[in-house]
Amino acid sequence: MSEFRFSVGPWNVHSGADSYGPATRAEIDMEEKFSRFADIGFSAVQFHDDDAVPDINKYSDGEIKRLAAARKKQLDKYGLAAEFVAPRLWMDPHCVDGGFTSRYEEDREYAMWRAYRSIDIAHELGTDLIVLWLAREGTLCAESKDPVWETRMLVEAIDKMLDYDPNIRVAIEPKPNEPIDRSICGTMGHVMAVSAATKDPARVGGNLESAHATLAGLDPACEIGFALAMGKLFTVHLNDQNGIKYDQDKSFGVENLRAAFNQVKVLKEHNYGAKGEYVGLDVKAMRTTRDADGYKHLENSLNIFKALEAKVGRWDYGFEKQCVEKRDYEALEMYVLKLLMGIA
Ligand code: XLS
Ligand code: MG
Repeated sequence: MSEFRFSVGPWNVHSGADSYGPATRAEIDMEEKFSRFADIGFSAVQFHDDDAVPDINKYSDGEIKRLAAARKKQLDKYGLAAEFVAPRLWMDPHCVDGGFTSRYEEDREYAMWRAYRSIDIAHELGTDLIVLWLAREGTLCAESKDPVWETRMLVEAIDKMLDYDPNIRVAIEPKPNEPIDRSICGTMGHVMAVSAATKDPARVGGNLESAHATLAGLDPACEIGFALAMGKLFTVHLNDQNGIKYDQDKSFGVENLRAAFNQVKVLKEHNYGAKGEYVGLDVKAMRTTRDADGYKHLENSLNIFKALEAKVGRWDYGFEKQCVEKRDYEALEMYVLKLLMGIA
């Protein structure tokens, strides 16, 4: 039995289409996903604003609230909570050159409209958490935006969100690249600095995604620890990544088992979840996966997490202390590997 509660987003169950080929699986209805998420053992669902209210541009602010309230009723049927709402600022034509940091004022205003609607939707879904994955906040052409100006525009946008609602919290999800070439907020360090620059730093924290840390050449457990040390790890997106290339959103632990172990260890040792935080997944099935197996990557990720949680529970702190006193890290490392190989 896990000490943690888990969340997942509907985009984690997808048709398999990628930039190089069409769908390989049928689309699945949102309510069917909710039903399967509950069956698998998730407690909450993550949303983009237009997951909760599809075709969001078509509606007035009042209609958006009513449609979000209907989505909440759907969640309630399956005993699921909403973890967060994230404005999807990377698909609409207004966001072609970024949202908060677009050089065009009407695009920045559109991005703020989506951010405010995400807050309205969060209210209706019963969550106070907004996630900002800053997909296109950066440059494709380095000289197209001044990095000082961009960074200040990001802080200004978050301040406007904090003013719009005195109760919401904002979790920035850092990523160093893709789809953008030069991101303005690529690591948890950047997130903490942006948080400190806002008008209410206690309400601005981070969402650490394992694969994004790897893409930045950093260790996910260290990025998690950095945010925990600041008291600002509002959520996580656990998954895995095979080296520095395109974002793979692989099942948790399947590529880097020891790195996954250390993510679970730092979360467990620092009572992550005690303030209601969820362990969020952000994983995608392989394009080769058949329809019948379309949820296996979620089940695998949860099972790997729980197996590693049990290994953390067996950690021999006395042996660790001995190794540290003797500075025998070779012995400590061998112990870790034996534990993970099941021969300790
Ligand atoms: C993409 C991001 C995305 C966010 C949610 O790389 O991880 O999935 O987490 O918008
Ligand atoms: Mg993510």
